[in-house]
Amino acid sequence: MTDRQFPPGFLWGTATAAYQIEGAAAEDGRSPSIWDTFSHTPGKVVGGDTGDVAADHYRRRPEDVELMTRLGVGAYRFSVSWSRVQPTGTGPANERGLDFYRALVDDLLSRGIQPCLTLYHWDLPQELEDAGGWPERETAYRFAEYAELVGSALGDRVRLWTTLNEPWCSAFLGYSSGVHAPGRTDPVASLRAAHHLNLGHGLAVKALRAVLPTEAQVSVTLNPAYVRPFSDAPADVDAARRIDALATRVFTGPMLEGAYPADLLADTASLTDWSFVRDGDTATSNQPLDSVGLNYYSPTLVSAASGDTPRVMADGHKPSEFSAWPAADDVDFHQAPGDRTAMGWSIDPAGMYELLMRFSRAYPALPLLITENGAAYDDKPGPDGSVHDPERIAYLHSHLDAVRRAMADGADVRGYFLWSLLDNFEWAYGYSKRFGAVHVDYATQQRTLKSSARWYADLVRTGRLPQPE
Ligand code: PNW
Repeated sequence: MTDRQFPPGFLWGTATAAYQIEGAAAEDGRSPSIWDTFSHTPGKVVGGDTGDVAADHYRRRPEDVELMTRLGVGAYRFSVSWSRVQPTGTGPANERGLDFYRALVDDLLSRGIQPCLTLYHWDLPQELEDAGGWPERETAYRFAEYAELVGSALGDRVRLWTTLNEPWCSAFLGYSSGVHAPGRTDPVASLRAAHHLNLGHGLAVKALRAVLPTEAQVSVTLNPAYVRPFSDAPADVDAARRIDALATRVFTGPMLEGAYPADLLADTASLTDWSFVRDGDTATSNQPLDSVGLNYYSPTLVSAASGDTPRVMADGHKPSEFSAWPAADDVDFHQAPGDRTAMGWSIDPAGMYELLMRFSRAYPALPLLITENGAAYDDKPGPDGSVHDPERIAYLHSHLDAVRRAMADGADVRGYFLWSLLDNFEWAYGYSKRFGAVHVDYATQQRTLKSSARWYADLVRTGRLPQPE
């Protein structure tokens, strides 16, 4: 590999998620998910925004696939809305919901774009939440049934399958800090949720393997934190260890190593004895995978609480009395100095390099995919209608340079997916944050390629990172 050249066969893609782009919330038999309920609850999402219409992708699917052909990407990562294909979370398939994904996959394949399907990007059918949601064991079994249903329907034409997207967000933003759906604020429930996500992942991998052809690949996408201690004082280093356990090892332990880390169990012993973990569960979670997907945006900087620093939520949300970090109230989160994106997230490409090297060293046989990386900026069309976003280009450039360096140092990275194809519903931030390579004018649903989209198209075409501008 020459200096800025990526290897032939490297998978270049873009990514989205169902609730963030589809809209058509009540179309063709779809039932509400926890994100419909949450976004329709006053005060939960900036501006009272909901995914009712979003980027109207459910109706504009052909136009959006056309955009991908303009980018020239070889792969597209999307998620299936569980409540579209199994409206109450159990029972037979809703064929009209499945038809949408059949049509999408056919469109992609006819353009030579590899479909990469994620089963769960946070939108649990509301009925399953009403029955207790992820803190309850039953939800893991429902998820495996849903995986089998989608696997049977699309297994003949989808090659790359991902069980969960970022289970950390589902468990800890959903059930502990409550800034994501379903908005519960119960730290013990969030640890139970993490376990049942781990279990559901393992059961789903088994269910998929049973119905998919042997050449299908099965993966999971994590958002491991790149945690840095504020200083090398032992208390700060220990704070970083604890946050790393709660952010990353709570999932990599069961899924990739077959056991929960002992330090995590000890750190959270004041809250729970983890008796919801049954014999054999972590062995079930630990299914062989064909790759692991990593999402990386920004580092996490922590110290032992000093009592006088203003508390900042690591997730970038407004400070809240509820933490996303069970039994870690004595850890402070800091903003690193330097540039930030419109999310307020500090820009640190070294974190990308370090994460890739960490996974590469810990799991040398496991190929890696960057399933998300990107940045929000305050993009506005200029007088001529064009959208110029040099900051996003600089962000992507520096992070791809870090990917390339990790590959040169031995990391087995197979592909990169830019988050996101389109501006979309940015969860608790609604439409106020724009991550797209393509600008969406929500009043007209008009799509405009930003300059970053043209930059990315050049990169995809040449496989070569240009000189920084
Ligand atoms: C990821 N945090 O979300 C998701 O996978 C995407 O759906 C999302 O649009 C993208 O990153 C940008 O935010 C995250 O608060 C949301 O730590 C919040 C956090 C992390 C990831």
